[in-house]
Amino acid sequence: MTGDSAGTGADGKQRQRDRFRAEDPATGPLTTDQGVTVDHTDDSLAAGERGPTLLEDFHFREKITRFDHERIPERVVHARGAGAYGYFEPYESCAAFTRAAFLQDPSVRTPVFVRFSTVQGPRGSADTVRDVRGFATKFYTTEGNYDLVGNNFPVFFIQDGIKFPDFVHAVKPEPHNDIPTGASAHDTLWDFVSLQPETLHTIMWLMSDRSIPRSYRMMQGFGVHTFRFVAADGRGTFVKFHWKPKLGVHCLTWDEAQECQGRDPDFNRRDLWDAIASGDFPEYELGVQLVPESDEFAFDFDLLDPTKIIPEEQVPVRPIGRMVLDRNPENFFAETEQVAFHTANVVPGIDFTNDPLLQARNFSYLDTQLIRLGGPNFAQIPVNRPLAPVRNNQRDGYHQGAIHSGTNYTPNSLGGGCPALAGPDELRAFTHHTERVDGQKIRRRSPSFQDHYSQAALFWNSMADWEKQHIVAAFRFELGKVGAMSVRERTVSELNKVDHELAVEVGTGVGVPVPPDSEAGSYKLASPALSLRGLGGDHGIRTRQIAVLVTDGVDADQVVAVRDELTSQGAVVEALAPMDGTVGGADGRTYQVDRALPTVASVLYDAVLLPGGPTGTPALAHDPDVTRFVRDAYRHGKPIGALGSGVGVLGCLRAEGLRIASEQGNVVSEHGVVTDPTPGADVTSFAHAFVQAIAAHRHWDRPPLGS
Ligand code: HDE
Repeated sequence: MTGDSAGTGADGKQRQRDRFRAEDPATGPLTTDQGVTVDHTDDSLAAGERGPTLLEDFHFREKITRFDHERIPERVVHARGAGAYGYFEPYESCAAFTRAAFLQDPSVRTPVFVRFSTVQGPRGSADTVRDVRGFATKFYTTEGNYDLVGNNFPVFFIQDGIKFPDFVHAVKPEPHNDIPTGASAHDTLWDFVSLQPETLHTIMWLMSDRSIPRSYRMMQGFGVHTFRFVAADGRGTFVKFHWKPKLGVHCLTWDEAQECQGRDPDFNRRDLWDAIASGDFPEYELGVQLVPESDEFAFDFDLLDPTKIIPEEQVPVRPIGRMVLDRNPENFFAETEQVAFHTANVVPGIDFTNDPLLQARNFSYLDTQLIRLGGPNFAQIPVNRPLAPVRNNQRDGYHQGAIHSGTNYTPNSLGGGCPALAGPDELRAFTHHTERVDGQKIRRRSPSFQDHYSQAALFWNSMADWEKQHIVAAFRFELGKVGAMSVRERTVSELNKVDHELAVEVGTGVGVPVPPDSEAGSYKLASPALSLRGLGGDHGIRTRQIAVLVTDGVDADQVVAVRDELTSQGAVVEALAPMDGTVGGADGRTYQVDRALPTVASVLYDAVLLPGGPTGTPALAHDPDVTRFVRDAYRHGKPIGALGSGVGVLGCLRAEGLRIASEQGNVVSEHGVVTDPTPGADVTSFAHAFVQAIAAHRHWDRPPLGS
């Protein structure tokens, strides 16, 4: 490939992309792929108006052939994804740990492309499934591409990559009937899990709310493996990578996630796209946990074991930079589908460790991309193209897009010895970290990889009560879908080795005996940093989606006042009414409706507001769409605000046990239900309380309906 550096800086990638843009269709008439102008594309060339199509119709043949070949194989895992461009900038120089050029200068922005994904489901599956999420970042650095191919969990299901095909076969749809799509609740996964205790720690994450993110913008990312930073003097430091979303970590409830799959299967993809399109650029902080090489054996687990975290209380996460995603791709196929990440795409200053999962990945990604992207030249595809110049003797193959000249071997004299090799003092050259390795050639897991229960218990012990309840409910759902009782039983007996209470809760739910407490694990340690309790971000309401349910007769001044307060703090407010178009306010004016209620559902919003009105809004209480909207918002722990006669609309839930404590003239905020029934009341203190309730995201302490 010829070097095509478009310069550096945050817009370097954009300038490079501009050079590969297809011909602007506005510049002239339709042509064939050969550039021949076409004046008719609706009828094929035939022998007579009612006669057979002629083979010589090259335009017809080309058009159909191109269509026939539009699809490429989807990724064997992580098939469904959504991507975005942006930039990364370090907060300060990291020269003390790494010589990676993009981590040296806070004034230098490095372009990035990020792809978020689910793992199990095919390309067309729903977004809000219970699954791990991929979080893969390509940094187009001045020293070549660096890919941080992470997930939203800090651990993985297996310790050695040789088990990856087994694990993926087990979690994927079952081979005889291709069921289930985008789900892990089936016999083969749990059979594997129950026989492979190293999965348990990651299974705890999978059963927690972390596996159903509210948004890709509200999700952490982790490099999972221990990597190595290498400083200019050759000194190595172990490093774990963390992405922390500025908006905090927020999740869906399982019930909500399931309804989203029908209401909007593209929920997470759309959310990312809409936020970027409207200028609410997602932002993540990159943090590192650093461990000096001298401390390699200072932990009670092996740093090379990808089923273990380093608790943040033990080694704090040090923020080193931030990433902003500020541009949507222009073409899903060209960019999001064709992007190729690879753990072995590293730059000087970042190196591997002997983590056997990482070593396997370093083989797998290039291997799978050779077939998925049809040959070895996929680094020439615009989204994959480095900004750093490329000069080498790699040649030919399918889809070679560059015209090379000169010699194609090293050493040569006929080509002037070009390209020359970097000299020993060339700082830009990648040199593998020197590490002493010796041992028996052996196929055996290290004894330091044998503990599979203590960190599963660490996770469980760290959860808030409501998080534990969600985990138990998830296990009951998943195992409850497993037909083989022997698999349920074996899984519960494994859970008992993590925690007896967990095993009892799950076992009784799925109807299998629980082994005695005497056989249970007794791990006491907790890591508060693992609970969602402390991960709320900046506790603001930026980009939260608020539904305001309106109808004719609404107190529009009140709505406008609350809306202005919410939007001034960055929330997105939509007016929903039984019918599209406009509603007439109590003041006699008309107001625009954003969406008709039958086209939406509360699962698509973060909070709901029921404004009052002297004549109108009580009518909403008899609208089944409204009742359902409010009930679901309540059940899913979402903030609900009601003003004036809007409080009466909440009465639709009174029969189900909702108690509204609000008294005339008072703003009452209880479990995220904020009410003020005073007609025409000043909304300032109401808006303040409502904002606080929204900032808390969900209210798990709420009494359930029907109680
Ligand atoms: Fe992957 N993984 N993986 N994986 N992975 C792929 O590469 C693989 C693992 C991750 O948006 C594949 O180009 C093996 C851990 C992400 O394009 C494939 C093992 C983590 C993506 C592959 C793992 C990941 C992939 C499929 C065990 C988190 C999507 C298509 C040794 C740290 C990247 C492709 C994108 C994709 C192999 C385990 C993350 C088959 C063999 C651990 C985010 O090569």
